[in-house]
Amino acid sequence: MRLHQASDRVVISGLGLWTPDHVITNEELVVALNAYADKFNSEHQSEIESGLLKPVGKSDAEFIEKASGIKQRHVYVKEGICDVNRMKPLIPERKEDELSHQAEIALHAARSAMQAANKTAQDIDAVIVSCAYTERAYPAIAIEVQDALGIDGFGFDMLVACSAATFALHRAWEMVSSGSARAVLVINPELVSPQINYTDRDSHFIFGDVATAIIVERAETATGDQQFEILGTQAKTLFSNNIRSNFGYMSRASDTDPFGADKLFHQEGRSVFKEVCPMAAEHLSSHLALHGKTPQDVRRWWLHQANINMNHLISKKLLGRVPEADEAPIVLDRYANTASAGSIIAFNLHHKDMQPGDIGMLCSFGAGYSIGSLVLCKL
Ligand code: CO8
Repeated sequence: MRLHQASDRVVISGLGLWTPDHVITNEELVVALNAYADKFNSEHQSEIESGLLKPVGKSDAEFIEKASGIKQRHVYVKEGICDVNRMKPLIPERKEDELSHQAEIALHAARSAMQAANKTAQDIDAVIVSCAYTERAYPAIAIEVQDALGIDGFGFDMLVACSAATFALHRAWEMVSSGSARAVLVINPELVSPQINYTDRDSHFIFGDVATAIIVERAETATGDQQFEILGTQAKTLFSNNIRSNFGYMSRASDTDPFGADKLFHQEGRSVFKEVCPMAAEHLSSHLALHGKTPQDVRRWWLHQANINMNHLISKKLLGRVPEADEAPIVLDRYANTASAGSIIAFNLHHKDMQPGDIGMLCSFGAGYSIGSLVLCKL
């Protein structure tokens, strides 16, 4: 147990990214879903004709790219996803004394963030694993990661769907500011492919797997090559059923299928689009105003990566124009929506050219609804 110094200046001093080796293109997903639809619809022809069952709708690669901007996604395990007799990844269960899948991908990202920030386990007091799903309730994935890295301190898991990363950075900033930790390791191991309904054309293309990590510490101790001061963070939530996953332990007591369609990710995508875009634009401009800044003062927008048309609409509301690729980099063409990690991937891949004094805005929005943002200044 230690007493740490409170700090007025808190920085992001290292970023880590782990990208799975396996890629699935839109075309591959569409071929699989359409073959599944033919099979299902012919096997259930009479139930479909009598109205007892709905036919499985077919997908279209052109629609996917135009509606979302997504061209492909990386996945932790590809086997099984495009198998018409399975339509979900095949990931063997690990024994209790083995490293869990999610801790493994978290560690890849964590180690690269620690290296970028020049930090060892001895420099870090807290680990936050924050993402859309954790693979078990307890012990926390964060404590497993903490143990694997040899960090003497504390760890906990947080779930805030797409805003998990920005909300965790908010917590890390508070912890370092108050002196309850010298440095915090925030990790977003987004292992979402097991929760995707690959038989549903509305959502089968949306997500990919990835892991990101960030070191947050006092400016006085930071030695990383690339440092960004956190000028402020803001969070907002507003209840909505439009993005939902009912997966959870209550299925056992309600005698419902724990893996039924409503237990997987599902959404009213059009409503989300219409409701979240104005909220996000308003949130971002209000946050900047708190720091005496306008959208024109922002050198780079690391926006949430759910849909390219959403990002264009939000940017147009803020800037009055579609931003240059360099101003608001897009990574979802390659990664798809990676839940909370999307804006962190954009940050990771597009920050080294920024000049001292440049302002960057990191932002997420999604299920909850939830919106999180950080105003950052390159040191
Ligand atoms: N192929 C062909 N046609 C299709 C397909 C497809 N794959 N999908 C839908 N269609 C059809 C629809 O059925 C519809 O047909 P009809 O008019 O006959 O009903 C037509 O195309 C138009 O459909 P939409 O109106 O739904 O199309 P949109 O232009 O709205 O595009 C999108 C759909 C891409 C989903 C879009 O609405 C969108 O991106 N919205 C924003 C959603 C969003 O950002 N959600 C955030 C979710 S992420 C989050 O919060 C984190 C959750 C945790 C993550 C964990 C994951 C496992």
